[in-house]
Amino acid sequence: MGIRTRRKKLHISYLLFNAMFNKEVYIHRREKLKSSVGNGLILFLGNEESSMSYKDNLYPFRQDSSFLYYFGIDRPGLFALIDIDQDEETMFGETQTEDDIVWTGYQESLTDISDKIGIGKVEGPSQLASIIQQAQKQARTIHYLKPYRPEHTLKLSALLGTNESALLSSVSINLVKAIVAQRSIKAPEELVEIEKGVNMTVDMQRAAMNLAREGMTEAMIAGELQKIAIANGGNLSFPTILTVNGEILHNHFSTKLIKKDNLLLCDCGAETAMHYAGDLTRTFPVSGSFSNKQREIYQIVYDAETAAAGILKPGILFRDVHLFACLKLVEGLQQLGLMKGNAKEAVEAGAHTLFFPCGLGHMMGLDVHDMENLGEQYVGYTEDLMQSKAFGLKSLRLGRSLEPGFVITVEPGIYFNPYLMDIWESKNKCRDFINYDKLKIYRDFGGVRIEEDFLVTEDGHHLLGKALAKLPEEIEAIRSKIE
Ligand SMILES: [Mn+2]
Repeated sequence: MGIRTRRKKLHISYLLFNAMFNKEVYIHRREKLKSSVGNGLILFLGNEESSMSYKDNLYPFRQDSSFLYYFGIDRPGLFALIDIDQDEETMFGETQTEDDIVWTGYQESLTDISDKIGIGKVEGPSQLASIIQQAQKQARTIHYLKPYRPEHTLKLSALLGTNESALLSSVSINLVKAIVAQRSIKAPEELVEIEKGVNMTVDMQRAAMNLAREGMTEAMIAGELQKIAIANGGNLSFPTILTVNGEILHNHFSTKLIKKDNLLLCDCGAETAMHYAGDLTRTFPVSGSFSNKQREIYQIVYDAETAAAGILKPGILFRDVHLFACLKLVEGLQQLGLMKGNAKEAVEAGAHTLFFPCGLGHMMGLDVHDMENLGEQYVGYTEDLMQSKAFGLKSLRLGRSLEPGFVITVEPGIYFNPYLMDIWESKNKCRDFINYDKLKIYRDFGGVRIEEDFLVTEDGHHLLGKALAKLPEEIEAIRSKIE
């Protein structure tokens, strides 16, 4: 190595590190996409920076997941265009200015980083408009996804010279289906990343179980969990749910003090540096052991979660796994005298949705609810199996038949929501199946959820991540050490 090159190398220190797979991974993914979409152009919009309270005060940047999947470049303000007919791929983005380098540090050039994903052509963003106009003149199809950020709606409208409603009605369903088919089946290199994300999440769950003490706030524990995700090079895969009010499905955390007789529900997840997610839930007593009442409800959820996970295999409808878990919850609640009548009929009538108003699980990958921006109907259902509009089932994000390579969560729960209990009772809803009088002593119980992450394999399923206490005795063994 000559002195000149050596000196040049010394001057370059990239401040921003972009974790990526090998070049071939991205080339292969795009080849597959091109062959399934068939013809035309595919336009991808990377995400933008987003301001919190003034322009330069930014939310943490999060790249769009489909952009990450096909291009892997984790920086804002990019467009990518795939011309299927001419077999040409171009990355569009700004070159760093002197000011950018002063304020945010020297960045690997877009040309160099694009080369790492097998894209040799890089242009400034202003070139894109004329290429799009040219394609439109030739009446060529331009495939794009439905925007979920307002700035993308504006950018796409301007680029395509159309208004918002015309823009949304021309979203490429062909492209959506091709991406869903590809991203649903996790490749070995993705499974390595997902397992890392789940293991980081296990560390967060263990920390919560070891840290939580009477008199602390929910926020004190939630803060420690985020620290673990960041310290491992990633971040949260969604805002932590850590609450003594587990009956509220997406209650995050507050400065409320936790009390000795509370149950603490912790639903949290980390994503890796490459943005693959983990998502786990445990519910544990603040005191050293579950009360009888708490243990009874916990055991029902434990049994439903274990039974539902046990039947995961290729070919089974996840909707049927969900309904099987619902049946197990009803059978357990009947043994406690909270429900009555024929258990199957209770599930058919939706009586269980008073306690379990949501779905059993979802796909997980680059998004914690994987690909949800592409539309739940396309991700979780098929033309023969439409998503239900009924209370409970409408929140089931995944219904379709499982395939080897799917990564999914299983997360049943029992939630005693006083608001829902009052409304249902006043309407006499499902009175044949619900014992409203007995239910009154559970008004301030809270909620229990247990969640694990699974890979669907050729002959069944595989639990992802290292071991985490789940049996009541295992949880008590940890909690009883708390002073
Ligand atoms: Mn989940």
